[in-house]
Amino acid sequence: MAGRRGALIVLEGVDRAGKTTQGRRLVAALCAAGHRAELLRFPERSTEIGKLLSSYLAKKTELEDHSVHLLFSANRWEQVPLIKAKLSQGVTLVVDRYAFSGVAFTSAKELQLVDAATRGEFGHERYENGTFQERALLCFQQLMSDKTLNWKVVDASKSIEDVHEEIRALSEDVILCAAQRPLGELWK
Ligand code: 2DT
Ligand code: MG
Repeated sequence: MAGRRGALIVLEGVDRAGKTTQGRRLVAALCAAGHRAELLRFPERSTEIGKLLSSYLAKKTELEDHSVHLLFSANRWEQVPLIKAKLSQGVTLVVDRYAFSGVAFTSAKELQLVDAATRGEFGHERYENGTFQERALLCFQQLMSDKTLNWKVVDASKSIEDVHEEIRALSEDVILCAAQRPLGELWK
């Protein structure tokens, strides 16, 4: 169909849920099915702001919490012209984390929970520990109570193949729906 817009498909979840793996597979499957689809990720570490965030996440620099929150936000804003252009050209964007991670991870810093034993096996970046991830998960669950945002919950404990198939089928539906609706304001 000429002139139809692409869908914005955001993959959110705690670390190691498989977002990056699934994002890549989804884009490959959508392209193979004849869609135009591309992958984006946040933070986008290649920009100047992204480099500051990358260094902060690697614990090489310290930044004040409010300012780091705004840098994550700015890192999305700097991609908005590209996002809008791609969507209106009919390209579906699969996004590995978006503003919901921004809310969940900043809120998780403020939650006063009893520290659980660390589970190990996380990476070495800031936030990569079990206690912090549990807090972020609680925040994601709160965000999902906003039904206007069209959340779909996928059980990431299934096999890569099963999770992929579920996300692919959901995405096909979303692409069809998006084509019938004008581009709204982005939640960033
Ligand atoms: P990965 O590159 O492994 O996904 O880790 N984060 C991300 C925030 O705190 N705020 C944000 O707005 C975004 C997009 C989540 C990136 C880490 O950065 C956190 C994990
Ligand atoms: Mg990570």
